[in-house]
Amino acid sequence: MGMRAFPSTVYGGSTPKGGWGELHPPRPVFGAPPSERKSAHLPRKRRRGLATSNNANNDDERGTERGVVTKARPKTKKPSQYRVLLLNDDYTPMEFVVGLLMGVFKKTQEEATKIMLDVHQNGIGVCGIYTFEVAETKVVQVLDAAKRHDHPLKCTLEKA
Ligand code: TYC
Repeated sequence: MGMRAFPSTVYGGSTPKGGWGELHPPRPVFGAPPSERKSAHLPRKRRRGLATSNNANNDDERGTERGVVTKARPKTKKPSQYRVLLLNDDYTPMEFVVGLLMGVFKKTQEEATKIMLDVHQNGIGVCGIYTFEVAETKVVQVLDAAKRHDHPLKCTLEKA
């Protein structure tokens, strides 16, 4: 007659023949397995911040929280933004700068021409504002293209 050390669990429940052994006693699992929990589709970080309805009867006899998920706490932070700056020089052709502004920064010809002339006249100008990774990628694309065409064009980023 096989006696069960613990009540049946969602992962099976029958005690193996030789028992569970001393090092790894069975851990009863209460409630649904992780994949079936209501919050299983949420990323871990958000799951922890979830609030449950404030009902005293939501905890079961073991104190496990059983409330219905009502809202997520707005604990997330907006990513920092970075300005991508273009610098003037005396040698890079205007058409090349306009082409880069259209290709890399997705500007229309009119917008690109305006930015290029702004840089040409003031020495520096903003091509766009992006999160760090996007801004950094665009700077690299500009510097690469300039290098490939032997233009001294410089481009950098700064925190917005
Ligand atoms: N000053 C350059 C010229 O006269 C044009 C230019 C504009 C260069 C903007 C760089 O970021 C720049 N050919």
